[in-house]
Amino acid sequence: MSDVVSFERVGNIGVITIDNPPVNAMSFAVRKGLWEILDEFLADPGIAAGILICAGRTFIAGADITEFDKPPEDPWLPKVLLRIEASPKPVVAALHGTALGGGFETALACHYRCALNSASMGLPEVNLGLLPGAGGTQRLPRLTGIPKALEMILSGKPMTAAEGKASGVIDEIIEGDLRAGAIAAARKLVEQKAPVRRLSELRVNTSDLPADFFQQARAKLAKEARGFFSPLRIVECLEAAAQKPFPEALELETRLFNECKASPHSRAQRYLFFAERTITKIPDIPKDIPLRDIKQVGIIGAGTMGTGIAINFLNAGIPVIQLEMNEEALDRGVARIRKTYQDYVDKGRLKAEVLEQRMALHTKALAYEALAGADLVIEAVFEDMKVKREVFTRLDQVCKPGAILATNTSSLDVDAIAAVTRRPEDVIGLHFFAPANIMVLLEIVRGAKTAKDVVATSMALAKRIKKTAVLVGVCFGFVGNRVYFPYIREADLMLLEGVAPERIDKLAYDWGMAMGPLSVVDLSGIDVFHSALMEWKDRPADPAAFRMLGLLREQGRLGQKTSAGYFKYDGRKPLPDPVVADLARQEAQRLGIARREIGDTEVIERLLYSMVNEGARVLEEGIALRSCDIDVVFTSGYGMPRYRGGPMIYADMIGLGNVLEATRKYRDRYGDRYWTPAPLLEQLVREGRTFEQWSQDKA
Ligand code: 3H9
Repeated sequence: MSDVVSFERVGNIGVITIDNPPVNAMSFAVRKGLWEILDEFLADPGIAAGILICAGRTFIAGADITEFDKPPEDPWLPKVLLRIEASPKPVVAALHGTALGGGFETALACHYRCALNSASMGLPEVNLGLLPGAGGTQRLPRLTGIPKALEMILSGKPMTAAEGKASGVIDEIIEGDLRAGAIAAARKLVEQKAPVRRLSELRVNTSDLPADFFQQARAKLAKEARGFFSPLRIVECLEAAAQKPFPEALELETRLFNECKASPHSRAQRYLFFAERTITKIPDIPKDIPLRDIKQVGIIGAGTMGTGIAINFLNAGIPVIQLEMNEEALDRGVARIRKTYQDYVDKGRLKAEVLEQRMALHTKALAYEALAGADLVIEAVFEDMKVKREVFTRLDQVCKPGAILATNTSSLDVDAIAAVTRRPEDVIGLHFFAPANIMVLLEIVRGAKTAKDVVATSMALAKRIKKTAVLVGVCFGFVGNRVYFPYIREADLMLLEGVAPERIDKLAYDWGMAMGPLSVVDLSGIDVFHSALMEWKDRPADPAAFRMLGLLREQGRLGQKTSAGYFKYDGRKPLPDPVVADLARQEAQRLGIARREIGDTEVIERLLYSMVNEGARVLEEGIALRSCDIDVVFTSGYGMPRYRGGPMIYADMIGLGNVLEATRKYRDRYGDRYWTPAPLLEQLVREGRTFEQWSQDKA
């Protein structure tokens, strides 16, 4: 008898119920339970039809992702589904919540599907570096046609029950009780002697498919899914659906699914799925800690950052009071917010009335006193400790007790800012990334005295404004910038050693980064990056470090905004500039730096392993709670591709022994300044463990 699947007879209808909280994942236990109950269902002459339904909050949300790292256990899902489909007695799937991946594929293997109006369904395997591996690539196009199925599987986006009904995926929308509705539907099928409808026996309609459809699809993916492993294989499966008989195409699907599952890409993407859930858990803060109520947010500064931050709250329906020093700056800020929304309206992404509703939540203020009622105040003023401390002194005077006081600093010491107030427990860092209304990453900086409920409230608020929040500790640059600086440092140093800027950027891009490191600095501004560096008080006294950056700044080459930085620019297109190459040559000579041939492997190792080594220090110091926190920072805010998983899991997958060996090699060549292996890295290699294991053991 299964613990997770049960069988009940309601007249001549067999009710199969899956109850495997929290999301009814198709684990081995569920597959085994289903297999055994199918024996009973098929053998019982008193049963004419069945329904497949789930207890709890959702229909099956997919295969159990945790099982993909282990050897598969029979009966595997495609086999179970072939057996359901082969049943001579009709089976009705009853959908509520989110029928996803293997869950939706289970529904497609049933003969009829009914759903609550609130249900949705989709094949999100692509987000895990996989493809639907239980017949989804073959059964779905038999209902929706190839283009719609391909679009759904490549995007991973779910469809609503209403859309499902319109496209033939759902046969009936049930009002009221799902179980009763599904039983009634099954009874009707029996009464009408309706034939068992097996999707695998339907033909795929290819009559309207352009001859070059799959070629076009592949060409599009080369750009849109650069570096990802599964999308091209999804196209291959859909092509097989159009051209091959079902059993043959299903075999191909199984083979390609297994290839995807074994790929490092999928391993990394699956890791990120759990990482993004783990980062919401803070070990010393209870899940049920009472939160502070945030009904009104004050924002100081209406520059690009301040207005970007404001938009997040307005989008979530939270009123904002925005403070500036003078009316003109304030009006410019309001105009910027309105223009952002207007652009959405012009592109058809926002209704004009919604624009007005959001603007109505925004209030202008010129005096600190206006912030007296705010539940949270975020300062987004100039990145200067003196200015920030002045702001917090004023906030301490005007804000109500219990208000959360947040600084949007990207690197400064939050404790030093909190120290000017009489309530350091209410002070926290909320480090938004520019453009703040677009970037999803938010570093939440916990000060030495920050109260637990202030941390928990900030994490919950981040979810409300749709940010990916990572909790970090106080140090220069927190997690993101601190670990990113060595990457930029190595790129800059390699210029002096004779590597061309365009080669560095191309290698990083080909590795998967959204942009090369030097293009990123040119985009954010050489001056901006330089002034952030200047705030790093204990940076190594090395005349070569960030030297090219400093020289370019002195020459007024500030990046894209001056059409010249590490590159020269034709519009936004970076072009190699011989002036930069000459400058690097002269400066190397002046500093006595040897120019030499540097191979592609070394370029990548120096860019990435320098980050890994710094990441290890960040872990040792407790600045990040776990290695997955660092990885989420880099995949959600620094353009690292999801199929690499982040710097720390990348190192785990390469093998920490290899990383350590290379780190020692660079230490031998360049000295101890940057390449002394972090003690944690050495320790883990000694113990034969990974950053991931270390993090799990610590939790
Ligand atoms: C697949 O199906 C392959 C097949 O095609 C072929 C097979 C041969 N497995 O997200 P939440 C956990 S691939 C294991 O916080 P929500 C999750 O980690 C799969 N665990 O809730 C969390 O654990 P914890 C295709 C899973 O309400 C807890 O459940 N399917 C799975 O915000 C609650 O999750 C997908 O990709 C799973 N499949 O969102 C769907 N799903 O509490 C993946 C969840 O310990 N799932 N968990 O942190 C989701 O998208 C969301 O979880 C869902 C609920 C929308 C369902």
